[in-house]
Amino acid sequence: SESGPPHVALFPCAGMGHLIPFLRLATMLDSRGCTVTFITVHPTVSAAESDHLTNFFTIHQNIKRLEFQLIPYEKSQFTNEDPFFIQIETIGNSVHLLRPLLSSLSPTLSAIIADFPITTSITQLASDLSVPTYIVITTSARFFSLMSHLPHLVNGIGENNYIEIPGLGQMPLSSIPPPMLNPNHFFAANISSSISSLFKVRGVLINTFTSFEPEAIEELNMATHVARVLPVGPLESFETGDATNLPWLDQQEPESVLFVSFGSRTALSKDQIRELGNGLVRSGCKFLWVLKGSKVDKDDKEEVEDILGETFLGRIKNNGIVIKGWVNQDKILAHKSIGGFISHCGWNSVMEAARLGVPILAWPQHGDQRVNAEVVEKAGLGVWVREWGWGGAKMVDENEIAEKINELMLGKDLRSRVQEVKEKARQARERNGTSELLLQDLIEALKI
Ligand code: BUP
Repeated sequence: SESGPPHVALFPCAGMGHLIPFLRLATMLDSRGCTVTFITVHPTVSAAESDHLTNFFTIHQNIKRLEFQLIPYEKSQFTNEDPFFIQIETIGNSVHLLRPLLSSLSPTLSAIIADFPITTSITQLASDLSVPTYIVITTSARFFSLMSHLPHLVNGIGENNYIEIPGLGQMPLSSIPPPMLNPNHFFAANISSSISSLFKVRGVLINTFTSFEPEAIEELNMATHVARVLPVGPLESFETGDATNLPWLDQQEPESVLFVSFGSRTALSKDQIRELGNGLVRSGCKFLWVLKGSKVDKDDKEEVEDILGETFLGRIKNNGIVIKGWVNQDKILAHKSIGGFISHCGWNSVMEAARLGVPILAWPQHGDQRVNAEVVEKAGLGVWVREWGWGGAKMVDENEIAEKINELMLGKDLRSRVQEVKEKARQARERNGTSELLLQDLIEALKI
């Protein structure tokens, strides 16, 4: 509308790693005066997604939920087995049904702000509705930059074991997820398609900040093949309503506890879980470990005892706790007793660690995570043992794990560099900080 506040529709695709940053953006836009409609698909892939949505809309009543029923699909329709990829395709096949729902919204929409993997179908829909589109990148600027070059990458590999990205220098081939180099794979095809639709969008919001990834952001700003990038991170946390009550954590010394989590969609192999458990005990360090037994939580039926065994649990004693199921990671990382984080380097986790000043021991598993680990290392937020490879490629034994944990928890230099990262993250979000100014510019642009 012309005089009132801007009205934006937010549309994440699939998985908690996408939902959480969109919920954060929703509350940030709401608290800065926008009217926000949040599109939620039904059914969701994971139980965590539907549970979070229910809680979220109970607490944040200003934000309007627009429920969108997906067209049911046959598994045999899809070449890929990954439930998150299937969901992205299903959204693409159903998106035309959104048109009447969005065109009847009042006040009329100022913009659609959608997730990168659904760029192609959303830009089509938005052009039918004559509404501008913005795209959200939930990974690092460095990985986004890599994706933006994908259509030319496959040809440029040749004999080398690295690729050259303008402005970013050499990137080892071993950091590129193998499915990305296979043009027939859904992952690669989806990225290529999304990148080639980007010329239709007004801007690209990234959950990062300029001083954290200066080279990648500069290279993206100079590139002519992507729309303007807006590093607006780290996104702020929002009220979830769940009281994380961890008396054990409250009793520990400041910065003495290692938090261990591989994100919402990675389950380590049973053997690697055993080595990790033994490594944690061997390190002598206190730990809080969030354990996952399968990729999608709805299939995760085993208890902690089933996976780790009573004997192992007996060895932990008062040195650690193992939790199965969802925890409020943001609140845990903010806890004074937490002093380190073994992370798969999902990008949300990286941004949370930067905002809260927690040193990372990077153990990337798949997808964008090795490229993200490069960023973590370079920015001074953590350490990364490259030789550990992709998840499942090699068995990392308990001795190596224990050794690296001790380096992380006892290293003083790293700890002070991480405090600098935290301070820069805070500055980016201040009233005149780089990220905050870009967000204000965006809101102003939406008023026109
Ligand atoms: Br698991 C877990 N509690 O128990 P990432 C995750 N989170 O709050 P992923 C919890 O989910 P992608 C839990 O704080 C972060 O905001 C965590 O996103 C939160 O990794 C989010 O770190 C997870 O990006 O997503 O889940 O692997 O594959 O999209 O990177």
